[in-house]
Amino acid sequence: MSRIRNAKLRNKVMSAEEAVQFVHNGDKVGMSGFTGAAYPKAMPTAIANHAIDAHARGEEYKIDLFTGASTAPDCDGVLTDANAIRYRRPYQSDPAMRNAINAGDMLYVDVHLSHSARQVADGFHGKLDVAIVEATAITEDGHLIPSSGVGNNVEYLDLADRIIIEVNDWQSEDLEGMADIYRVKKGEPIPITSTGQRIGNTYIDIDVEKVVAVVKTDLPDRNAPFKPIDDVSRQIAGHFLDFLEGEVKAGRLTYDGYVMQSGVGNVPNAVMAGLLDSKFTNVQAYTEVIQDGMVDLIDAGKMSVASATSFSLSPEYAEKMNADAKRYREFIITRPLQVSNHPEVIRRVGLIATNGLIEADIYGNVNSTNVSGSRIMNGIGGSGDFTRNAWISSFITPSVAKNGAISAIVPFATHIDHTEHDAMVIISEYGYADLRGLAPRQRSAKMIEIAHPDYRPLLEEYVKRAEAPGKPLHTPHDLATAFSFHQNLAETGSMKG
Ligand code: 0RQ
Repeated sequence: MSRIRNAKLRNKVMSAEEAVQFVHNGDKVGMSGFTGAAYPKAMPTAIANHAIDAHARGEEYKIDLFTGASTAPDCDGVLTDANAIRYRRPYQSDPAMRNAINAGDMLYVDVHLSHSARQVADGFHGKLDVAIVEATAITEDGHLIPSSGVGNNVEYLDLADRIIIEVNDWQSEDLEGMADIYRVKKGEPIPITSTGQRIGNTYIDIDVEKVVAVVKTDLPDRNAPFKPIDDVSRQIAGHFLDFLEGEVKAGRLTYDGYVMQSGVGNVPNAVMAGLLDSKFTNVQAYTEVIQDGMVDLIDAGKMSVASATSFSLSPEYAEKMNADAKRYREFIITRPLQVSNHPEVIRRVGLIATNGLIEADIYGNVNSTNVSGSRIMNGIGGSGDFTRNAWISSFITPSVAKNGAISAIVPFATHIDHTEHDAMVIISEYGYADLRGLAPRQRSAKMIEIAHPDYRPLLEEYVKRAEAPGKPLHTPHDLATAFSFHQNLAETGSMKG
């Protein structure tokens, strides 16, 4: 059966090259896409080619691009290469785009993902011109069945003047039934009291009259595969499990009571592999993205439910999901980003948040976004939504980056995304620093214990300077040398100097 079951919308089928006529210079475009999943596969290239042609004729052609989160090289990458974007939000992780932002060629607004659709709806940016959204099918009634993610699709489809739908044959039709679509309303509680609860519809109802084009595609989601788990990741995963076991011993957690939020990356993947062999069962996820490790936990009977806004699966696992979506949809729920990342629900389900970091300082302030305070890496993503509102927040990081030239533990973080009030437990391959209940001067000792041995003497010297007689001793700092690690890095290529 055709995936475009609505007769009116079947009449709107055209190529991406034809549909690009509806995307004008200066338009604000809301696209689907969350990590390398569920982003439109054909329109970004068509828009990029349109921009290249316009620029060759000496004409202006750039769009403002709003998404769920990062996308993939055939979306953010091609649009950046064509110099087709003026302004981007709320998150990216594309190398070309990162360079363009840091070179000042593109404006970027890095926001908490739970805020992103709300702020567009509140009109901070003016009106949204076009929504370009991937679906796995269109029903008889003209409703969209989300593909491998929901993100901000509901809000963008509601707000945009014009809608372009991409129906992707590569996505499994058995994804129908996985999504739980609910519109968050100001002043009304979100009625989720448990991770697996469904509160909405399996489809997105749209105003069919706004649809100007339907584009058929047959192209895969594109996430980079994970690197093989190395020793450092394995050690971090081991310390994370020790921390969980400590919570069980303290009577705060039970072996069947762990609700997980997990950032993406190689270390979180190693943590999930560690859970496979642990005593934890009935693990539940109330998180942002479904990762390979969660699929393994489901297959092993260790994970009972995973709620997220999108997949973020390696190519191998995306194929596995497609082949067996009917079974996985018994365990997985995809929700609008405003629901998956909502502070209210995060606090209610009592999850343990676990995310990566760029650097943390000796008092527990965490920088997730700006290298040396000014060079954007990716963005805050959902890490702030989860860290601030978790029952326990944790961060996992190797103690050094760039072959030891950079310490992840520094005297003073050069940019702070998560303050000392939010970050509770920080874990490296040297152990975990449990900062809960500790005063700043007690925290610095714990943080130095998890720093790389090469950097511990430098951090201890800093503490000595910061606590010199006559200085305030609540959060001691020596402002003249607070950024000496970063200055060393800029001048010599190593934080050691
Ligand atoms: O770059 O591979 O080129 O060497 O950053 O670092 O150690 O592989 O760790 O993949 O977890 O990423 C903060 C970027 C960490 C990520 C960050 C370099 C390092 C390497 C990656 P190379 P690792 P991760 C929301 C989850 C914010 C958003 C978020 C992130 C690369 O976790 O974007 O949490 N977080 N989303 O070399 C210079 C430093 C560095 C550094 C690392 N101090 N200086 N480069 N790197 N530290 C919630 C969800 O549920 C999804």
